[in-house]
Amino acid sequence: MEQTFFIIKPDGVKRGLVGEVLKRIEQRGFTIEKLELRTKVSEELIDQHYQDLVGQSFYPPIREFMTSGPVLVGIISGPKVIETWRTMMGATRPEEALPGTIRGDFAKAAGENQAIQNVVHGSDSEESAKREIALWFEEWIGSINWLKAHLNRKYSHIKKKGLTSSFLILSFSSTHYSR
Ligand code: IDP
Ligand code: MG
Repeated sequence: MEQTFFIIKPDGVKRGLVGEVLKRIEQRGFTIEKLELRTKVSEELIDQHYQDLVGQSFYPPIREFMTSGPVLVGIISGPKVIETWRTMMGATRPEEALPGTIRGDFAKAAGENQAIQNVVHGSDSEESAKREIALWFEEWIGSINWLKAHLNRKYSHIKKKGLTSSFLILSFSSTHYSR
């Protein structure tokens, strides 16, 4: 069955919108496969999660926003769930999100130098869903990614990223699979 990954972002948890969002998921007949409140999300994890945005000039406020408080993360499943959940979320920009969608009903536009506070996240393709589920829920993959991001940040002056990553993947996989 198709699965997607979702987040109720810090603004959604702070504003007490958890019940509202979960109600909509259940209302559409999707199955909640996993649900976890994460009280401390690291900057490294958010950098990995938003790997395509990290280089953008507007990214630092997004990192700050996403690590500003507890988030609820989960996996939901059902036919066409990836696209349906994106439709239920609504457009990224609050001014474009249609009433009736989660963002259209609750999102707030960004202030100067702030992230758009749009309550929810959802994977945008099958490939992202697989990657994000592994990143957030498969502990050993998460650990490798965390270490990679941490080392790349710490030792970014030594341009040996490829080498560090390969070494880590090799050493972790051999520990994981050898018996
Ligand atoms: P999505 O959440 O609809 O998939 P993305 O483009 O992947 O949208 O961006 C991830 C998140 O980063 C958005 O949901 C929003 O919170 C924030 N964001 C994206 N673009 C901007 C921007 O131009 N200014 C401020 N925040 C942004
Ligand atoms: Mg996105």
